[in-house]
Amino acid sequence: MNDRLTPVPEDKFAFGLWTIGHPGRDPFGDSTRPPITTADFVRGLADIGAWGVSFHDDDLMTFGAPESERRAELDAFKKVLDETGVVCSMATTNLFWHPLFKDGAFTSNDREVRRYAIQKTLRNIDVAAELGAPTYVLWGGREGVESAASKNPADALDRYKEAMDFLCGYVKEKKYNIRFAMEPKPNEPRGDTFLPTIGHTMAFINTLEYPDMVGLNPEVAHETMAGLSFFQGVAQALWQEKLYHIDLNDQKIGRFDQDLRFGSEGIKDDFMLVRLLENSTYDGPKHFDARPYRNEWGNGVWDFARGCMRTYLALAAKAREFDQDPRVKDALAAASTPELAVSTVGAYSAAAVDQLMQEQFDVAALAARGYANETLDQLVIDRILGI
Ligand SMILES: [Mn+2]
Repeated sequence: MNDRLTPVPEDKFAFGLWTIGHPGRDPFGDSTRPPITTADFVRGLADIGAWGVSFHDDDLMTFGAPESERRAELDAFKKVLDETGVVCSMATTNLFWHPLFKDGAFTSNDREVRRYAIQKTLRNIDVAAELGAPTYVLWGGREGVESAASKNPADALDRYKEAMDFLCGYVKEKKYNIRFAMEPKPNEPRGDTFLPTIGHTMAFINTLEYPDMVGLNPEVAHETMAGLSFFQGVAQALWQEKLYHIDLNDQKIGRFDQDLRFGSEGIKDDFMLVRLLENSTYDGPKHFDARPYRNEWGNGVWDFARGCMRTYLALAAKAREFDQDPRVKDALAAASTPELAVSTVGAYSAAAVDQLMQEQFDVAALAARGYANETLDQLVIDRILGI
């Protein structure tokens, strides 16, 4: 494998302010390491060859602080971006941390909370526009229930749509060059979350007033928690031209949200995902929403960040080798993989029906054929293992 494993900005790798610097707090234990300052974080990203940085409003500007203090924090961020050449690739709102969001944000039963959530988001959209972030992510962490009796789901979805339509109207009015990317998650922190999967969210987007302004930010861990194939979900999002952003990390199936280093768990799924992205038209950030192991310390957190990018580049190189391997081409032919790209019956017409109905099928022969998927899949495994 001759391809480089050291990232460069052209690879468009990005990290959130809350990721590498995550202090290791979890529901059962306090921080295990000191936080990294915003300036050190951005300089660290530049040092390791990352391209972009993303933020929640509250990561960057102190919640509830006077406007002058928030402006100073924002200006300091802009200065370090200028110094380092790191790009602000995405912005999002923290609508989950403060206790006031305990019943939801856009879908809280309390109308005041809902109005405050939209106001908080509009404020940070202005910041995103000032920083030139082209994508605004919405993860509805608190949009859900523990008690199903507590919310009429149709009302909650009406309010969710109302909020999204309002945000789109604002961006249109302001002529900001921003698109929204919604991030599904099945549960955690709520017992059940509205818009739990890629599929639910794509269907919801179709109901919006400006569906072209809203796409997806799917996350490896979130679909995997739900027991779904992230690869298949992302593939459909690409097919529907809804992949506006992506959150890469890793996750064991059936667990709490682990946000592990990309490529550290589902290596075969990750190989297929990287091959899919590399062979697609997606040219947005490869954004890591992950965090170092809680027992990591000091420079170890940067080893975590380098690992995310190194594994992505390695899998991209493996994917290229796989696609160029003549044995793979033979195995794909044996599996009739290219034949799936051939139209089945074409557009409906009476003539096409006549032709179809006259056709004789050798049912026994069709049942007796094999698809040689064992050979093909072993080539995937051999390529990953480097044998
Ligand atoms: Mn995420």
